[in-house]
Amino acid sequence: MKCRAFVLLISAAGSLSVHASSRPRLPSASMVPATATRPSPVVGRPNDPLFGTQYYFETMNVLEAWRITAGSPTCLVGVLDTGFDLKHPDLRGNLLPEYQAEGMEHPDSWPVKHHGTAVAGLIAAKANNGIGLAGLAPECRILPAAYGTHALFRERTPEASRQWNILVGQKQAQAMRYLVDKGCRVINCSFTPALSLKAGFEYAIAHDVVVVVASGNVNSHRPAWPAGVLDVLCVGGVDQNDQRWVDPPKEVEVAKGQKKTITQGSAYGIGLNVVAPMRGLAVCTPRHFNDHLLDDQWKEVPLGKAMRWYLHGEKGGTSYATPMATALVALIRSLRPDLDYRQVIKIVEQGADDLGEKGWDKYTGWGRINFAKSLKLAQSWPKAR
Ligand SMILES: [Ca+2]
Ligand SMILES: [Ca+2]
Repeated sequence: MKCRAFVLLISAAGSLSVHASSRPRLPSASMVPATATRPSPVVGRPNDPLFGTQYYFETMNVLEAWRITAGSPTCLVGVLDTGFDLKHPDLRGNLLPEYQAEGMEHPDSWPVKHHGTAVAGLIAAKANNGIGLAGLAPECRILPAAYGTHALFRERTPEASRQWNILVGQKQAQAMRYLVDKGCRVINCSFTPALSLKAGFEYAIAHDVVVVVASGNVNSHRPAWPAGVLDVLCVGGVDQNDQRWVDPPKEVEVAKGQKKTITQGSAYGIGLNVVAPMRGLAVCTPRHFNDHLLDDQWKEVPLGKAMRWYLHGEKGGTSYATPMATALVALIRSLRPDLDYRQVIKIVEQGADDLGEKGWDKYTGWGRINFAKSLKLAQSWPKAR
């Protein structure tokens, strides 16, 4: 079950052969020059050509929030994902060198490089630079950690899936320790975690890091572990109208030669903290993979060749709701580095716009996140003792 959820969230890896490179040397967080929190680089509407598709800026009141802060380069955001395109033009300057998990495959292929690039772009694509998208925390920096893929993932037998789950969780835990040790203040996990990642989560939380996890795409009445078990920020997905995302049932291949009718939707229930938009998004993508993607789910952005670094699709998932909350956490931590992780999570929850039944409810948690409301709360929040 866990495995199937994971497959759905990150999609299937292609044919892979390249092995992990050694870890690059990175500047430590203490080497990043300390600067004051930066207000928005934008006066009025950002000039990024895809900004017109970014409806969620208005939904979540982001431009108003940016009058307070658009983030700080000293607030490092860890993104733990399959892989990243480090050359993406809209991430240039905001994406630090990549950590690659040893013993895993890091091929230059889709979807391994797509998923992390899309997530990173939603958080910190450069704003008002005249290209592509505006990220939600554009003055923050991302430290990307790629866990890659492995032959076990492609085998798709029950035993291989079991082994893959253990392996990838261990690799993710190592990567998470790396992100924590480098000074990340928030870590984005847009995947369904394996139990073997437990040590990584505990390490991050013990070091006062806000860990943001996806509720999962399996429409179940229980969000993905460790929501409700460990002290993480669990994020579900809503559509453009603030309705919980749920698709009509469809038949999919869940294992080699094995099909099943499933319903995809934002997982809900005890442990769900908040929700964020995840439908109808334009996202950053590795340019040279676009040719393989032009199907019924993803369309090339109709803005000419210069826009081939982006895709726009109705389909999304809680993978894309999660980085929205991560970006909000990054802004709060940029503004108030003195607050601890529990206070930051509380500010995200209390600033959310309540949806559905009054107060916390199982489908939308404390509601859909609201950047301006949370940042205003953060401005006056009492200091941590
Ligand atoms: Ca941009
Ligand atoms: Ca509610």
